[in-house]
Amino acid sequence: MGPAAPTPGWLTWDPAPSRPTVALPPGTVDAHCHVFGPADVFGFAPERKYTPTDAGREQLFALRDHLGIARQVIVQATAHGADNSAMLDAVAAAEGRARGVATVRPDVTADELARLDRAGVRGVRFNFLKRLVDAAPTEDLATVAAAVAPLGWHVVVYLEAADLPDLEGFLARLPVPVVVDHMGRPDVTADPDGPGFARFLRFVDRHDVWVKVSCPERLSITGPPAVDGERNAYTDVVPFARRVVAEFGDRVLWGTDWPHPNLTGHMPDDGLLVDHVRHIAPDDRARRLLLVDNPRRLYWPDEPSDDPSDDPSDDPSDDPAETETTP
Ligand code: 0GY
Repeated sequence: MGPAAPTPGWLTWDPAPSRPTVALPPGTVDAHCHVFGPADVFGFAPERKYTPTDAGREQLFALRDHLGIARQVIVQATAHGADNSAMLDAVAAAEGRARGVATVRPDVTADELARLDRAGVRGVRFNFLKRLVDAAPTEDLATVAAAVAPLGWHVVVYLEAADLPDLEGFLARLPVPVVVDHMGRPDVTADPDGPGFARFLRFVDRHDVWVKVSCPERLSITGPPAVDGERNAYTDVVPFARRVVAEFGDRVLWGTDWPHPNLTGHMPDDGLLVDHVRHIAPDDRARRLLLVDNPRRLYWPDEPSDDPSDDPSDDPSDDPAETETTP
């Protein structure tokens, strides 16, 4: 029997995205993307809640190059459970141009974590979305966080805004930085200056919390979607993302979320998603922190300190040495 068929109704990734028009800073990092399979090589987890279409490493790297992105952070997705093989294979094949975020069980050994660290993993993911995973006991997650702390890793957390009140005490006590996927999935029909989002911003402000201002396509209710050349997409999400970037400019990350699992309404054009960054990080300095400096601090912290991006007052656009990777 061959691999299982993809979940019905589930859109597949755009095979021919447009080329971004925004001038990405050299060294731009896509800090949230996934690999799926291919299923005949890297089978999906029996406990998964959905079956994705294949989205292998070659396709991920082709997207990176097409979009003018320098590096990627490949985040373990739930369809692969705690078998990190597909992600690790992609990170290895990227030859330093990717890092990984893994899923591990509480009984993971120090030797296994050391192996993952050597392979390029820099974090573990805790997923709290009930439609994606069966809840793991927080004691188990605390055990994992304590085990990865000596490696200097962080925890990537995927949660719904409605679950933050229950989880924030637990997250605040973790001995590692916390990176929140997709802005903690705010209700974008609410006021970005209202109490719901204020609670999230307060949580970020008070703790060692970083935020991915990613996935407008998943959060948006009114769109318009980033398809058919739409360069003013997801206007309902923009005020939320802008506020996070404005208030926590040195703790924000961005990512494509390719291959966009579980979308049924529309599949975004990844080139337009890159261009969307213009709306959420309106000036060069904010964009450079978001796309280059911040992910480098989390994922490539040992890079030589003479990297010009260490000086945020330095404008990359007038440094000829930096133009080589400009798309
Ligand atoms: C994302 C979002 C989703 C899926 C997963 O691990 C996953 O399966 O994260 C989602 O369905 O919202 O980050 O890719």
